Amino acid sequence: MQRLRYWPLVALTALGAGPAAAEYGLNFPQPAAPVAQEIYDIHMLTMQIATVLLVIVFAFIIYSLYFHRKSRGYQADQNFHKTWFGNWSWVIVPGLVLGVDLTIAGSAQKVLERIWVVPEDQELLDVKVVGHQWWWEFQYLDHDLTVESRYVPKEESGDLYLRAVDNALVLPTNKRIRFLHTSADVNHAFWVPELGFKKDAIPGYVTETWAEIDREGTFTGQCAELCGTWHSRMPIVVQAVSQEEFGRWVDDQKAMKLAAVAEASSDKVWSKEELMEKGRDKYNTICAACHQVTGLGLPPAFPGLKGSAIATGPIPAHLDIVLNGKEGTAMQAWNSLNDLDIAAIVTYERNAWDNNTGDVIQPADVRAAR
Ligand code: HEC
Ligand SMILES: [Cu+2]
Repeated sequence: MQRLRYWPLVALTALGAGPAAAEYGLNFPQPAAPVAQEIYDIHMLTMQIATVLLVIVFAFIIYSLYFHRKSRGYQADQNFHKTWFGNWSWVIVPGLVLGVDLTIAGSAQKVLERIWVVPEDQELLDVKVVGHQWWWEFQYLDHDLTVESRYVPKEESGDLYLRAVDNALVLPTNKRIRFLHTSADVNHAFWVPELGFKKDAIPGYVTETWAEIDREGTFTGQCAELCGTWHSRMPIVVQAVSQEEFGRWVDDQKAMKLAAVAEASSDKVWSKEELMEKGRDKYNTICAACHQVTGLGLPPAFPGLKGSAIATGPIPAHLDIVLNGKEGTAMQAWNSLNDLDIAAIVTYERNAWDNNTGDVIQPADVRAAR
């Protein structure tokens, strides 16, 4: 029994896979929206039908293997095809199978239509979801609020690497939400299993889906369309909260945005330490996707900033490439960031990773360079 020797190995491998797969149960995650529940129910119905069919077919096979085996001297019936059943089984059995298929397809079609058509019989919360290489932008159109959501680098997310984001998509429960999907660059796809659907984000098009979340919780999804080098770095985290809490969150976000704008445009002179700390945070969430937390980049696609000619050379050239980007490369213009953020990031880049230029850039310098 040579083969038996490998069993402990197989068992160990399976055990080892356990912790890694701890997040995955045996079944799909519990749905958090009615349509998702309907999809889940179809899945369960299909699995039940498949299980019954499996038992029947296996019963036949096992029975035949045992009772009709050669060593028993079983003589095959030479005239089965001439009997009534032998003649008609070729029609009846596929007919039954087709009937089962159409039953499943019928309910699936109804659910598909429910996903496609956004019901407009009650007030909707509109959320525009824009895919970017490689982050998500969520615009709460009714609240004049935009949230940028980026993955958290491995150094800070630990076990939640590629599952955690800096800013979650906060949504109210028991409120019909219409998602408007589009993309700023290439195709992406919005996919949160608990909400039940997957929808392509296509540049130049706006498509709709909807959900009404029926329980509070945190639901994690992913970009589901291969969108380039860091497709894997586009997790989606939905945080479903009560409507009251959602209202408070919106107010808080707006207050924070206002405070940030006021802070960035004030004439305050910042200390190097303050700028370095702010800059590290911003750099790690926004720039490290390409230039890496270590500042080493991933040459040749993404240059390192540690010791780079620009990050240690004249300040105007450094500010210029950050504010205006470099056409024809993945280095976009970051002029939508405020003066303080850019001052902090540039100060950080010029002093981190042994760049040690000692330069301190103030928001006023950035304003002058725009
Ligand atoms: C999507 C990837 C990407 C992101 C995100 C990104 N960059 Fe870049 N960056 C590039 C690429 C590619 C280049 C090289 C451009 C070229 O060919 O000169 C570059 C070049 C640079 C350079 C010049 C480096 C040198 O020595 O040539 C600086 C400085 C820089 N980026 C700063 C930033 C800052 C600051 C941020 C965040 C606000 C950022 N980058 C975010 C892709 C990126
Ligand atoms: Cu994507």
